[in-house]
Amino acid sequence: MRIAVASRPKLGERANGDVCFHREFEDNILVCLMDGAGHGEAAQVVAEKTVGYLERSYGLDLVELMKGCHEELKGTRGGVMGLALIRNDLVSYVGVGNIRACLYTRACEGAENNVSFLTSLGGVVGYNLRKVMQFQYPYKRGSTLVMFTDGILAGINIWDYVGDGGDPKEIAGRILKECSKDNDDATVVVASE
Ligand SMILES: [Mn+2]
Repeated sequence: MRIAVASRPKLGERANGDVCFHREFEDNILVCLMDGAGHGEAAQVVAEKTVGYLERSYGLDLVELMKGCHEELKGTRGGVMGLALIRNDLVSYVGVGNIRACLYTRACEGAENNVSFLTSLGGVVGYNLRKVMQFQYPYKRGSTLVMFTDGILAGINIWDYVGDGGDPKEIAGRILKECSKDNDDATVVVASE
């Protein structure tokens, strides 16, 4: 698996409240994306605490991981987060709040291009955690997982970037460069084989 992250803070800001944590362990590939509420140093505190927690706890199942992160972030301003776990032919996903996560599978024999939008439920991690649910999606070899924060424009056609495959680092870099908003932290993560 190749995983690439492209991220930058809001224009004119040094602190970044967005952060991606990813880890391969046993047969699992875990990709986590956090967007600390707002921007600036208070948002960066959320990002840093999240990474600290995930480094200690990444082996938990996704629902427990989300709930634990919520406890960890109490007293901060909180944030929104997506947790994706790829294992064999399945992607499990737990999302709270506005993180976009999509799975792109290119056409192969007998099947057309397919995109699955991974479902997030409402709430703010660390502040107002409502229902936490895990959804599962089939994962095919060659699929590309793309996750991004709301510093990336919602309306972009990711197919234009995922296209015929290619280097995740280049794809993430292009999306960040061409589709990010100046007035928020922006992060995109691309994972593919
Ligand atoms: Mn944001």
